[in-house]
Amino acid sequence: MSSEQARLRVLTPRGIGGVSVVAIEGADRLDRAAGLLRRRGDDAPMRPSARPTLARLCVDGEVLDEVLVFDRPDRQRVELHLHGSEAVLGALPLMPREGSSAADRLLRSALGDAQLALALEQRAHPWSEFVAGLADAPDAERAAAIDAARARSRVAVALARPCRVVLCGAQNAGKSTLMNRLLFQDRVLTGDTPGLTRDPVRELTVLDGYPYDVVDTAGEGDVDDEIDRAALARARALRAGDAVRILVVDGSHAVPAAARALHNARTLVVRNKQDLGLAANWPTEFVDALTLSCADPADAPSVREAVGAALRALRGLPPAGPVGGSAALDDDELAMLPN
Ligand SMILES: Nc1nc2c(ncn2[C@@H]2O[C@H](COP(=O)(O)OP(=O)(O)O)[C@@H](O)[C@H]2O)c(=O)[nH]1
Ligand SMILES: [Mg+2]
Repeated sequence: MSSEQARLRVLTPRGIGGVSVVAIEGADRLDRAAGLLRRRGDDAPMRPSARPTLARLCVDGEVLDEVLVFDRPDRQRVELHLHGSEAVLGALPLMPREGSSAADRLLRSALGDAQLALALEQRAHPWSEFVAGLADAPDAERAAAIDAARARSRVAVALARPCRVVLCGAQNAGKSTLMNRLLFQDRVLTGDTPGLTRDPVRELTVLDGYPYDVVDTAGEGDVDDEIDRAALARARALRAGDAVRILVVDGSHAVPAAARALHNARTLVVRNKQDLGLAANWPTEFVDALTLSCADPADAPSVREAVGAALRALRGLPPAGPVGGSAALDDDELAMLPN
């Protein structure tokens, strides 16, 4: 749809019928209206005036409806009063419905202050307008503007879309206990019985302003039945690819080889059970580990804060909030950027 066509706007609520009022807005509205309207009788193009007149509405050479039309110079718009059924409205080249942009959706579903502030910033600086404006910019400026927009968008998408973070590690390291602290509630069963957690448990939470889809999984360890084997296979599938991991290690014991094997560049290591005293021979590749104790529910705020800050550092993200200009909020919007 061209940007010119896209300036038709429905003023009335959409329903199953009745009369709808559609506006053609702007200084060139009379010419654009004449492109859509035919006089009754001789089918000549019709320029609306302030006097309400019946006309035929034609789209792509076909008569769609008989409409009442008049110009309202005070509001800089031509109004078309037509049948309100979707069969008619759906055939018109209308502007996207209000409330349908990614920023509008984020505004409705915001999980915290930072997402709300980002949604409001993006509503004030619509991405579609920014992308349309790039076409007129000189080449050099355009390339720089696109680079800056990509950088802002990386942060905006991270703020708008929850990042999966998979808790992994040996059985009994404290994964489920950490999950409960991150969620501020006893969501998952914890205890000394190895293999207690089987089905992955997922919950949304906001840490340091960024949304996360936290998944607790079965721990690595001895498995002696089919169910445990299936639970481990699901855990492995969830952390496959480039998912962010939190590798929970019982810091009061020597680190098992199976835990060391779970470490990669997207892993935050949590050295847990600090309260029990820390064992020697901490692996050198775990130098950036976060040392914690999760046993006490009263520690939840400080645990959340520490884990949130460490995840943000691992992902190379700035403090959560507005990103300083137009930004894409999802993959569809990102795809609108020229290469
Ligand atoms: N002392 C102490 N015990 C902990 C801590 N974190 C977890 N635990 C205990 O370790 C045991 C195993 O915890 P759980 O979260 O079920 O381990 P998971 O198998 O990794 O999910 C439970 O008895 C927890 O209460 C901690 O920081 N300090
Ligand atoms: Mg568990």
